Amino acid sequence: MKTATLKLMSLVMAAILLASVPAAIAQGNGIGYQYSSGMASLTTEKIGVRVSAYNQVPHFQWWNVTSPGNDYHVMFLKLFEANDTNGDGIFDPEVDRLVGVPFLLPSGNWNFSGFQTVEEDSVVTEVHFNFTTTETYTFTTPTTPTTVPSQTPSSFDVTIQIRVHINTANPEEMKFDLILSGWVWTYDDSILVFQFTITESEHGADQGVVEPSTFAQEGNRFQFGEAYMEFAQQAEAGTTAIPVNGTSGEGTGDEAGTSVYLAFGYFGNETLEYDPILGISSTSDDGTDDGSADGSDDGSDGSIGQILGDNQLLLFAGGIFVVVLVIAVLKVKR
Ligand SMILES: [Ca+2]
Repeated sequence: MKTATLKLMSLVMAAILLASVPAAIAQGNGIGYQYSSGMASLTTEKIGVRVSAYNQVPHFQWWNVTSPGNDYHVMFLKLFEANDTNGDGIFDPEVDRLVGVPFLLPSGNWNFSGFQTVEEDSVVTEVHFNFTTTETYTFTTPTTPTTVPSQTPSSFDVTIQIRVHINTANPEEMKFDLILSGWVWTYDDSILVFQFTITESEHGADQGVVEPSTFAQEGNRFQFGEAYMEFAQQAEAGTTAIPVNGTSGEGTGDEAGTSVYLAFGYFGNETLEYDPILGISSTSDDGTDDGSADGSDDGSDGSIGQILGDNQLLLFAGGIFVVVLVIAVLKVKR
């Protein structure tokens, strides 16, 4: 082979290597996000999420970005103490009894704060923010028990913070931490129950209106349509791990949708920290676990726009340009 040809080939190889570097560093697309008062929307390459507390209780709405079907809605409505009458650590709406009226989560007074993003190579890879409220819970007993221990205060302030996290490392899901402080227990053998509702709507509707078309609990995961809500089986309260049990059923009131109940064991006057996950299930047909249909493990569907993302496509085009330039220069020299 002529020296000029070898030189040309090595230069071309170097240019190709150079061009492929950016694609290897930046994996997948970043997070798109928008924030206005009381509402944030976030999009990864797999999930779209809208988080709001404007004129409604904490409300998470999410959908499959790659092929939007229905939207799924989780609302955090109430929390209440209950006598675990059958002692299984689970809230059974038909057997266990509420202690006092439920604490209704406020529809106003949520304060959004701490909006943070993490970037890698100009791509947003993480978004975090909080919303917080403090409300006074007034203890009333329309239901059993009719006698309440005398040391139970008639009212107390409850603070709830919800910390939202979305990360391109897990583009199919959104994590949120629930931080609760100020709860005053009536009995130390009760459970504290968080009630959520799960509904479905057409894509883009503001509210979920109907029960999910399918609903099943598998271990610590509620699966509905192509979405899921996963709950950890432990929460933190100070240095103690508290058992968490989930179940689902009818609402305690006339709430729409399917109710999910997460029951926490007694944690005294500690601050409770808990982190459920909402997500879109992989609908992979090719045996890989990335949810893509092309058999590769890059999470893409095999089209060049999906593999590279917009920024990387530009860089890749730049790489091709370099190669063409090198060939042109060598041709002139010969
Ligand atoms: Ca029970």
